[in-house]
Amino acid sequence: MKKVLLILFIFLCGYQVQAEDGYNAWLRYTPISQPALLSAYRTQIASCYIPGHSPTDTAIRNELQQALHSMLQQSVSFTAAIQPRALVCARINLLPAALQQQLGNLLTNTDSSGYLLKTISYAGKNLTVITAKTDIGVLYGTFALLRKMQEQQPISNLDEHSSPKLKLRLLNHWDNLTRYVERGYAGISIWNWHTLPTYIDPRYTDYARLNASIGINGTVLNNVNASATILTRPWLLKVAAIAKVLRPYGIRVYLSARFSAPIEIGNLHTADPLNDSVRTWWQEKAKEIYSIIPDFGGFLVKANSEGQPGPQSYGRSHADGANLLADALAPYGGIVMWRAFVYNPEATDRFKQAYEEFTPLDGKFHSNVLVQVKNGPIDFQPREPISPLLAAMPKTPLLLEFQLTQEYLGQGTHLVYEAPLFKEVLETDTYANGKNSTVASIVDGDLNQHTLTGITGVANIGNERNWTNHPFGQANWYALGRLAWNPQLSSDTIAKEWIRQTFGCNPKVINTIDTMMLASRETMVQYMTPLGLHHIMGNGHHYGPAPWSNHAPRPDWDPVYYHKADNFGIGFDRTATGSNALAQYQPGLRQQYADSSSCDPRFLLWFHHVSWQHKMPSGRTLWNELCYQYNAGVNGVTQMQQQWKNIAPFIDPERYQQVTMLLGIQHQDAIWWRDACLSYFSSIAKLPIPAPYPMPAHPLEYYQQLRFPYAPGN
Ligand code: BDP
Repeated sequence: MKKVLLILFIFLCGYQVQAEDGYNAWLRYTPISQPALLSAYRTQIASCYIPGHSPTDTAIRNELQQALHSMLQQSVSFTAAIQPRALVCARINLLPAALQQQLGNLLTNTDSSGYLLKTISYAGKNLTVITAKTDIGVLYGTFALLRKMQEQQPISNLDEHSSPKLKLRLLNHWDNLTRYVERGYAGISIWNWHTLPTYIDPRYTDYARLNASIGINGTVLNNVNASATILTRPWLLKVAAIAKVLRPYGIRVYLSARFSAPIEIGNLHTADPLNDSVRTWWQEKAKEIYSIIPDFGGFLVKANSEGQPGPQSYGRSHADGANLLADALAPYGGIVMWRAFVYNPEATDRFKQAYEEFTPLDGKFHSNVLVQVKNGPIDFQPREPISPLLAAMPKTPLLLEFQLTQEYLGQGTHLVYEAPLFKEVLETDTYANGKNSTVASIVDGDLNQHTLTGITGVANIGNERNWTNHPFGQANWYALGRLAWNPQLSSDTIAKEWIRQTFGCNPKVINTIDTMMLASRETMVQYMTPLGLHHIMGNGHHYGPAPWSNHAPRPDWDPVYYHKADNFGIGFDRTATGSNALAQYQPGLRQQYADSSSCDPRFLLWFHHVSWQHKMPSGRTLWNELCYQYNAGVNGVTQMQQQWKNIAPFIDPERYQQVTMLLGIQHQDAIWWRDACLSYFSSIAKLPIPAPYPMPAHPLEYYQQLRFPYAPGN
């Protein structure tokens, strides 16, 4: 008996560990426990009818089989004819003629990837229909229905259309061919290059499922700091093997292309974009790629940035470089995503450089080029004003780049829900065409009438069992996909969707986690870089604080370059008396930042060098406000710890423990940030930390001598 109990115990523990290790992310499909709802779902979906036989239809069938079996706790039959109370999943032209007639016009305004979910009565049968113009649309509709069920919503009276607002909804992996992930905090790359193309890790399929479920339709497999090797034939075959797994899920593969590849793998002496041999080389390369991967998406290029090769080495422009590749890809429908993340150490203000290099090129890029712009002018800081470039290239399609991997944002250990950051950017009014020219309206093509549109996120995915290391990192991946589908969704809506699917539908759990998530980004800004401070992280690893740092190989990698603290005050003067970067914004936005007395305090030190005694809207002096903010940030983390504790009984022990421990690190780190920064700034301002705030536990020198030679992702 004892033995049986022991086995049962181990089994149960094992089951729990398996079930909640985070691998399934938001596709957990837990059994529906409410009897009324379960019975309603069982009544509504008594069988499934999927007439198609494409690989995407197979993916739909597999997903439904797994999901319905698990949620409804009974197997659902797939029938060859439409039965009463069936779930019908088919693209419109595979439906019986009468149904095509009934539903066809409802799809008129639907995009080729959009879908229709509709409850109808047909030949006396009550049916739930998922239809679309394409198989991929049906797949998206299937995931939309499953999302509703996981969220325990009624499905008996469906009438929903949805089409993606953006065409390209992408991930950028910064994965090296060695499997080391640059700025990766979730293990090594999921792409097991060494065993490809023969060994196909089942994880690739789950990656595809997770992405398709949120509408992601493309992925750049390798780091922007690219190795040319990926473009050689043996590696293209590996890429093709991944593409084959992702294809049924509507996901195309793209590659980061190294601009000097013609030299490195093509035996040419130059990579000059205007050289005929170079042009021919890229044309041949494109031909080869498409012969192996017929639906290859195109190239992402980082050129003349941080030591990467590019056209400027030959006296040519970014447009010359981008057009060279674009022309090679054009016959096959491929695109080029040319990054605007450029800066050089000679510039007086790194902020200004992308704008200066790219705006003269507006209108010079070929039609299959997008310029890929990071959300801010510097680099993925906890808070940045928008990149002024976003409003300054009306003739060029712009692809907005966000970062999911949390470089500068506490990496894989801090709970930071990034949707509020994404939304802040998307909702910023650029005044490009007068009022209401939001970043969203530029990126979605509405403002300047572009049809090639997109959003991309630097992936936070690795081979950790739960994909992102921090269980809440999954929410950022989720949010990126959902916002790229519909930039109007709110952070709150997305968070709640994610929580219901990831942690269940207990209202206390939903509300508590939602509150934690929504506050988390502001909390991080407070304990890291309040009031518009930026780039004061330690050199290289970009994890902890190092505002004193002034020895980097380039001045624009040094924190002192950005905060400019001196005994008068702090902040980077970007007004006309300083670098005048502000002039790069349209007047409507510029004037919001121009005056230090009216500038939104969240951006103050981005644009002004103000006295330590500067009066803040709160009534405090700047120095006191800084002390207040850093302490508020620490308190914010304490609060998250308490909130998480309050829902302990409702969270599975494994994820509960994991998040508890990670919040513990975050709390220590927040204190470290506060104490290191306030010690340092206090030493410069020659002002004491006022009561009632706690004194740092160590002298400034202690914080200054900390070293992190093996911090991940560096
Ligand atoms: C910076 C990262 C660096 C990347 C670079 C980029 O520190 O590792 O290579 O961005 O975006 O944030 O290219």
